[in-house]
Amino acid sequence: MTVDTTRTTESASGGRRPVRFTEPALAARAARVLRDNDTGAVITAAPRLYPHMWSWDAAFISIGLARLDVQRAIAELDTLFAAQWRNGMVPHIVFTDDDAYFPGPDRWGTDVAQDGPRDVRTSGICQPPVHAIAVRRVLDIARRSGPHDRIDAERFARRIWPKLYAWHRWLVEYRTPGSSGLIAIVHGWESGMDNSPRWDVPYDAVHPGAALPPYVRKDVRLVGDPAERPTDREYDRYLWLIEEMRRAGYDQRTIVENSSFLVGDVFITALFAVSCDVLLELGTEFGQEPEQLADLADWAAKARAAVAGSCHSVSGMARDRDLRTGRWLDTQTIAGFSPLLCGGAPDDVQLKLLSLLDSDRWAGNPDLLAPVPPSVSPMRPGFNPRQYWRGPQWPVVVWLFSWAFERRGWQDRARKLRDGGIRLTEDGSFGEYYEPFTGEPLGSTDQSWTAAVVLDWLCAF
Ligand code: 2M8
Repeated sequence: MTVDTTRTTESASGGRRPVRFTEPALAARAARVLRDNDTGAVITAAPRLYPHMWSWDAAFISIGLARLDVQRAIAELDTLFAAQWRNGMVPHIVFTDDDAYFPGPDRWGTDVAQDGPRDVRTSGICQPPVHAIAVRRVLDIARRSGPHDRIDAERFARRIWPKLYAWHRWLVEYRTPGSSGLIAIVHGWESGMDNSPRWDVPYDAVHPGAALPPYVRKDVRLVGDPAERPTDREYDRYLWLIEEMRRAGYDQRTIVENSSFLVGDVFITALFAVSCDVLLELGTEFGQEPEQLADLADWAAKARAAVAGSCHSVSGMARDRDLRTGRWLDTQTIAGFSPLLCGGAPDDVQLKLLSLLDSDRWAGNPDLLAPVPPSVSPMRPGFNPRQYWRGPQWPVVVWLFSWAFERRGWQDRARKLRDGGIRLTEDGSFGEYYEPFTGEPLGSTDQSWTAAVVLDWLCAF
């Protein structure tokens, strides 16, 4: 589909799905959102709530951008990787000059870090490693779009490859403590699923000290209903972990050894496995060093084995692991389906997961507006259809599963998720997340990554 970026229909009002856009009109509106959120230097994650560049948002945004302008997509990923730390970490936020978000650069105080970038201000943690997936997608789109785009995207892929490799190596060197093989996070924000019930037990063991500097939240003033956001109790813990890291000078070894939160994240581990596969394919095509290619094959195999090893013997669902207590975390969240992203689980486990995904506990629940999996099972006690990562559907997560299913050759399943994702978002508000039964957009509207993945779905090959 060619996207007509000049033609947008009336703006979508918030609230309860007043309109259904046709696919061309929806694509035009998605393009408009990306253009409007462009500061000239970066595409912000959302206009008011998130006025900076977020790491995994930028990856998805570049995929949507490539459908409009390959050069702009390349520039977005270049900007993110220009903020890569010297040790290889890709930071979770690259700050713009806007001060409407808390915690901002002063609160993070990453200038104390030895390894931070010199010219930009960033946060001091990371987010899921989906960047190789984005580079591959941008390249594939560019190759279909014409010889100039193809040449530029190939140059770009060659240029960014060593940076992607360094980022993956950082995750292996610093973030695979212990024997589970799972990639560890030191803050729930690193998972991207900030207040998911996945982290409730580990956060209970985080005790904010009296030394936690006072703060005022800004996020709760920027959404329709503050109850859709994490609680103040959760924020105290988020801020306390930052305080611990700042005091450790953002030294990774010290943080992994001492921080009050250290959890093996099965979703990140699955994404890492498949991202290593993609990076290996790119590296093979572009003639990268054989030793580095061998590393990637080894890391992918180990990550895949760790994901398979986490699966519950009865339900088959993959589990995170609290690395401070050595306990598995049994929560019925979307992360339980991680083996479907990367493969590697035994056939019987995979079949179990697929039928669970289709069941009324998940995407087959007859009350859902769109048959795509919510962030938490609607049957789970504590499921909250309106609160952030505790129940709503997230188009960007649906995109990840549809992309992975397509890659695994499950075209029908990929198509079903794509159609469900469009059904969810066809009101044109590009919500950050959606109430699963009514389809009401929640959190921010005009969220860039939602617009980007919808654009990619609408323009699919
Ligand atoms: C949300 O996280 C930020 C903190 O990083 C926040 O709530 O302030 C998450 O949904 C995260 O996954 C996302 O990358 C970010 C920006 O969209 O917002």
